[in-house]
Formats: sequence, structure tokens, C-alpha cells
Amino acid sequence: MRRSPLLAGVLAGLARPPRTLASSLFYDARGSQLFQWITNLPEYYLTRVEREILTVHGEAIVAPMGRGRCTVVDLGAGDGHKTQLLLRRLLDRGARVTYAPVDISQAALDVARERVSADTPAIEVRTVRATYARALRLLQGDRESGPKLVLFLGSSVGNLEHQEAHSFLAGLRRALRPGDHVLVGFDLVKPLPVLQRAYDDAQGLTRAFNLNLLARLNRELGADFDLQAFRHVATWDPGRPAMESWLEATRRQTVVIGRVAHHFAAGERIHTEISCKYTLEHVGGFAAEAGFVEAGRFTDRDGWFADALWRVEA
Ligand code: AVI
Repeated sequence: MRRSPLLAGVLAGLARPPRTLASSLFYDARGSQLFQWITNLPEYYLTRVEREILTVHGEAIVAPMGRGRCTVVDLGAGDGHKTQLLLRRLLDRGARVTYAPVDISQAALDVARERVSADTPAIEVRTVRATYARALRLLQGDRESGPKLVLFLGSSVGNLEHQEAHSFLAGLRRALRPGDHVLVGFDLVKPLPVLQRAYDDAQGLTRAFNLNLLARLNRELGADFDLQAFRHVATWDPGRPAMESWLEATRRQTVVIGRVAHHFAAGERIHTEISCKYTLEHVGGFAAEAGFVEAGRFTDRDGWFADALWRVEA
């Protein structure tokens, strides 16, 4: 029997140590809802401080787009409150704006369209249902909608290993033309207790978000994970540096997925996510390696987060 890509990926990830499940699996409908709630937690400072940056520095960020026609491409729009801050700034300047949210979920794109149409009806919305890789190819073909501002906010870049992040940013650079800009959110290294609380909150939403991954495999692949027999663990790896999420077996057990049995020892872990934290030197390094020119670096008042504005030059 042919295995679905989901099943094949899960079985490959669990087959050998370190057992791994891809963090992209978090975002089914339930996981996306849980992540949305996480972004409103007091402990999950990332959303709050990036909103502060876009509120304080929004005008400087959108200024290079000028006052004519432009396109804002949003890689991972989320609930879009942050993007909305920039779209309003562009309209205030008199720009003619096309908004292009990119997502693989039609539901997420519908929400983005509705929100922008209700809040800023003057903006034309062109949703792009695609993976980021395909979206980059589409971007490359588009020569007509003015300079682009590509948003990659929320430190989503942090969920990629450094090499993957580099390849992604270099691919983005190749897809763009002189005069285009990108705005990339980087979560910065900060005191460990702050990070630990952000990735293991008191209400247990991050725990539920991580465990939903197993619930999803039960729902979609007929796996038989006992959710009571795994716990959420968040650790700090100073070498990377990064917060990492794991699901740890609380007792010895066997889990069957797609007729394949997986034996877990008590205490054995599955790696589910890496959330890299950066220094400003890392940020400059990524820009230079990918071939962008730094046009601005904006941080919050505590220096916890940076939004880097990069320009494409010929
Ligand atoms: C989407 N991404 C940037 C989040 C992060 O902080 O790495 C996902 C997340 N994981 C646990 N809490 C939030």
C-alpha cells in the first residue's frame, strides 16, 4: 500500500534517533488556533514587542516603498494585526497598495482577505495559496505591481536551522528585483527565565500546542499515542543558541502508526521544534550572506527583538 506523504514523513522522522517530528505539522486548524492564543499570552513576549516595533517605526519601515504603487507580500500572515499596522502607514502616505498574503491554508487566506477588506477597503487583496517555495517562483514572474515589501515576521525564521534559513533568504533575494525590500523579524538572545516562561507558559497553552501534534497523528493517521503518557519539555541550547521543544515519554510504551510499532523507553524524547535566538551580528550576517543590503534595524525598547529591513540592489 502506498504511504501518504504525511505518513512517510512521520515514519521517517521517528525511525531513528534523534526522533523528530517536523514543526510544520503543528499547524492544522487546532494547532493554528492554539498558536493564535499563545501570541496573546503575557509570557509570549514576541508578538507584543514586535507590535511595539511596528507601531513606533512603521513610518520608517514603509518609507522606501514611496507613494505610488506597491505590493506587500506577507509570508505567514497569522491574524494579521501586525501587518495591518504597516498597511495603514502605507495608505496614510497615499500609496496604492496590493496586499498578497501567502499561505497553504485557504481558511487562513480567507481570514486575511476579510480582515484587510474590512479595515482598509482601499487595498486590493490578492491571496496566494502556495508553499513559500512556490510563492517565491510566482514572485519572480510578477513585474507589474510596483516595488515589493516582503514580510517574514514573528521570528518564523527561527524555526529553521541556520543553513535552511540561509537558503530560504538567498532564494528570496533571487526572486526579488532592485528596489524591493524585505522585513525579517528576529527574536534576540535574552535572559533564560524569560525564554523558559515563553516556551512553557503557566496556562499550559504551549504544552497543548506541542501535544496537539500527537493528537493530530491520532486523528489523521489513526496512530494510538496516549496523550497522558507524553509531556511537553522546553530546553535551552546555548550552542545554537535556541529554545527547543520536545515530547517526552513519561513511561515505557509502544505506539503504532500506519501498522509500524515504535517502542519508547521512559524519558525518551521526540524533537518537535527549534526556535533560534539571535544576536545583532547574526542578523547582519544573514543579510550579507543572502546578498541583501541592510536598510534599517529596528528594535523594541528592551532590545528583545529586531525587525531587519533589507534592500535589494542591482
Ligand atoms: C511560529 N514560531 C515563530 C513560534 C516560535 O516562537 O518559535 C512557534 C511557537 N512555538 C512555541 N510557541 C510558539
